[in-house]
Amino acid sequence: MLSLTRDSLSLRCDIFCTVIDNYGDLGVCWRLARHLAEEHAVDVTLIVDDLCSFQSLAPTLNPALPLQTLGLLAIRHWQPDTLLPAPADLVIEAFACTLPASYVQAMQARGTPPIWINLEYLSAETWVDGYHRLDSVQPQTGLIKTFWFPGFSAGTGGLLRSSQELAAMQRPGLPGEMTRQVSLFGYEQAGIASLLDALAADARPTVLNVFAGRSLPDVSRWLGHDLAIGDSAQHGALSIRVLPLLDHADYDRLLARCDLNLVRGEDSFVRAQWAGEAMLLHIYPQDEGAHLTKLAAWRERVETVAAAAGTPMPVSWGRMLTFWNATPATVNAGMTADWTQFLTDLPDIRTAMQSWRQSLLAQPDLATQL
Ligand code: TRH
Repeated sequence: MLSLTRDSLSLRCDIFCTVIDNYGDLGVCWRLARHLAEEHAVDVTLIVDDLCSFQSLAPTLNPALPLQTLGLLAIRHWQPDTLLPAPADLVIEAFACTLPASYVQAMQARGTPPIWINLEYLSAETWVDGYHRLDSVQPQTGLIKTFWFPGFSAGTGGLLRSSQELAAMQRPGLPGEMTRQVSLFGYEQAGIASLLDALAADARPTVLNVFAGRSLPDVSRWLGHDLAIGDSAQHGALSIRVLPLLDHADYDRLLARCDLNLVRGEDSFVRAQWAGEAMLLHIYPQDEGAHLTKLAAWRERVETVAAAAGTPMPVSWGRMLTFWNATPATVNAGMTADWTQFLTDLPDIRTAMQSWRQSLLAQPDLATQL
């Protein structure tokens, strides 16, 4: 699009983000903002409606300030009465969050209208290729809004990846150390007791790194007592450590040194794929099971690529992916879970995930494509 140095001629970008629930929308916007600023010298302002949630991911942020810097970024608190400066050259409306009317009017009044991107949610479904980069002329202003779909194929907007982050995600040492490391960042999970049972009974010791939040009550229930940040507990071969939310860089490093990453949503899902270790996704649940169609599309892509690379994905992975995303009713009705086979297959699952990761690296990343 434009390649400028970081001075008065720098491309300016405003990213608008509302926090609905969880951390994903913010996580994606913050990461994209950093990639544009750090790797493409873009002058980025991230405009966010909930700085308290942002502070959970970036502890140095002060939620009381209307405008502040965070690394190379300007962070602006988006409130109903926020007076925004002149629109940037590139305007990113994340996840259809709806730009302020006054800002859209100012976009229209600009000599050259900004490039207006609506950043969509990530999906592995094939229809995404046909919708990525479609323009929509706004009837009231004549401005053009372009739909940007992240994705896994050449016809999509790509995935968030930066060379600096990837370099920091090298696994220290080789897999197969005596103690297995697992990270757990998920939603409420009916199937978790069976996994914890299997890890506790396993011949190989495991450290489960669980984050405070939606997964923790299930782990506490299984253990029989409450756990809080900083606590640890032991049950058979299983050690449990309760972690606070780490910053993006430390979370990446944790993913890179775990033998199994249990992730969720959109951003941690992508990070685990860059880690290239064995992983299961707890997909963000949607109405009418739409998420299960997305899950199946991703699974099919991974299995197809792994098979073509001569590193077939073990059958146990697909089985446990289904189990991990089953409804509580199905799990409680006795859906079987063969975690023992899955744990045995972890090295081969890792090899298949490495093939998948390699195939994704051939795709330009999202910020570069933008
Ligand atoms: O928090 P999420 O469940 O977000 C979800 C999804 O993005 C979903 O698609 C969206 O529709 C919904 O929110 C509203 O999961 P996700 O996407 O993985 O986001 C978590 C963010 O938190 C991500 O940026 C990684 C970050 N994180 C840390 O920075 N440190 C940590 O220790 C952990 C566990 C996560």
